[in-house]
Amino acid sequence: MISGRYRLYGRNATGSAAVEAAFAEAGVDYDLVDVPRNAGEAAAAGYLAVNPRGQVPALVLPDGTAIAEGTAILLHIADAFPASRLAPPPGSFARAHHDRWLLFLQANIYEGELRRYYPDRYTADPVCTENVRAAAEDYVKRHYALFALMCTYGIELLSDNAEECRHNLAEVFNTFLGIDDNDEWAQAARAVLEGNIVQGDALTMTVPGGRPITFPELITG
Ligand SMILES: N[C@@H](CCC(=O)N[C@@H](CS)C(=O)NCC(=O)O)C(=O)O
Repeated sequence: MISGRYRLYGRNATGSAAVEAAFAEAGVDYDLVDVPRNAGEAAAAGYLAVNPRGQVPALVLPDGTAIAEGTAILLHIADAFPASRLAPPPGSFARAHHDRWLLFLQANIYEGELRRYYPDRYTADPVCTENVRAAAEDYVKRHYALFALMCTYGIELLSDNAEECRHNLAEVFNTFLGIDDNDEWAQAARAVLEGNIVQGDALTMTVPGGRPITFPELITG
């Protein structure tokens, strides 16, 4: 049983924005505490008692305990307020796909953004800082591009149209990343497009053999 209020520790332009959005979607009242950007000031304000790692977001639950890690916080809000339909029900196949993407973003894109933002933390040699930052920027860009492609679906009645569509999208992907067909990311994009752009009839939602059209990542309902 949920009682009392949530207290979110966050800061403008950080990962706490997603938690604010989730609370707004769920229609949940909460208190918001602005954590100073300066680590010394945050520690002096007692923030390490909430999150010893010193990062935002952190959330004090109505039972008085605190959790950190934005992804864990978002999953908690989704599960605690199922009527908000922020995530599919726990244990469902749709939830498995949902969690996969949430973790994909957390592990690759958020972490990559941190390497861009704090490159000095990822090398012992200050001379390498700019290289770490540039590599992180490219890493984030590649993951965003693949993510965008995996969210793209298409049905074409004729097989040559479907192939042309895959080809065009692959070209857009390669141009965006400045890579050629031999790059392993170009090959990943091709594999995604094979599944996401299908030949079929959008009126009957079947492929030429009569089977229903399915997409590898798209879960409805
Ligand atoms: N793994 C944490 C990372 C949180 C994080 O890096 N927050 C940033 C703001 S977006 C922060 O507090 N940075 C300050 C620091 O690392 O010193 C999460 O997913 O919530």
